[in-house]
Amino acid sequence: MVKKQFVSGFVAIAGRPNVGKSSLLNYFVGHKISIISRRPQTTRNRLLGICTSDDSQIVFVDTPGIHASEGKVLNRVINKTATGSLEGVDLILMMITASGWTKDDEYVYQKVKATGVDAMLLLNKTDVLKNKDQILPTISEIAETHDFREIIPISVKSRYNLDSLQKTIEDALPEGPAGFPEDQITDRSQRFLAGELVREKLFWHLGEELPYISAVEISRFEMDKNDVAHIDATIWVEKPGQKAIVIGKGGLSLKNIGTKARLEMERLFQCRVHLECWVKVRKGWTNDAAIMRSLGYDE
Ligand SMILES: Nc1nc2c(ncn2[C@@H]2O[C@H](COP(=O)(O)OP(=O)(O)OP(=O)(O)O)[C@@H](O)[C@H]2O)c(=O)[nH]1
Ligand SMILES: [Mg+2]
Repeated sequence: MVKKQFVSGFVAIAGRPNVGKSSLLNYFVGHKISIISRRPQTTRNRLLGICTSDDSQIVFVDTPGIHASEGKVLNRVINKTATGSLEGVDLILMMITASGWTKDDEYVYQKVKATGVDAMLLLNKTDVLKNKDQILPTISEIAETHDFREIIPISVKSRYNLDSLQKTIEDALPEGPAGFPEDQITDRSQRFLAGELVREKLFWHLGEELPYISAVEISRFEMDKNDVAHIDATIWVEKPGQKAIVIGKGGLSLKNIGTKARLEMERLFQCRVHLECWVKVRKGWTNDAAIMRSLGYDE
């Protein structure tokens, strides 16, 4: 068999919230550029993760989880970002969990199908499946009524089937040169990634509601002559009571968030970081399109 030339293309990862889309992108890129949490609706923006090897350049497009309930302006903007990111890519990886197809997955599928782009289905989190014998019947059932190029069980956590997934993706991509320099891993600035890392720590440290009604703005990102990054982050919340929770007793909660975010920034940016975090109140920002635009959510 003649070996294929170098292949390249855009591969969007789509699915309902919390199925593991960002985890898969980070695995392929080899760095945590897209934030992760155990709660749904963590990713809010489209983000590219670029994976370059000797044979290929795969540009993964991470998208926010697609969901049926639109409610607030923020939800509508996020859904629009997600479905808009599927247009014009070379391949869509639709992700569900291996426990089976749900009504919410069907909703995503209709959006995927509407793009007309070739799609593969990934059944993630096989590691938590109690009965592994269930996988094959699940695959056949889905295949009967849905049109996927391939259906592949994977586990990002236990790295199951990920090498062969990369090869399967490469087989589906067109021949063509790399569009990005081989050392570039994302289209997002360090300023954006810094804000996201602070937002991730809000998810890890705070109760049910708060991460969803907060936004993070990086008001300063400067490198000094000793290669130390000076970063100021403002955490926006909707009410004074929420501000008190983010700050915590004696400032402990905010201190924890800041320390954890700083350590991850130092790892990702490969330099020392001096991070200052503030909390400010901006009433009703999740329902105000103008404020959201100013915080970087495009409609
Ligand atoms: N057990 C298990 N957990 C996983 C696996 N992949 C991801 N997770 C976990 O699932 C949760 C959600 O992962 P994310 O990568 O943030 O999911 P997402 O689809 O990007 O979520 P949204 O951005 O909210 O749409 C996190 O707690 C991950 O650690 C897996 O293969 N097995
Ligand atoms: Mg995500």
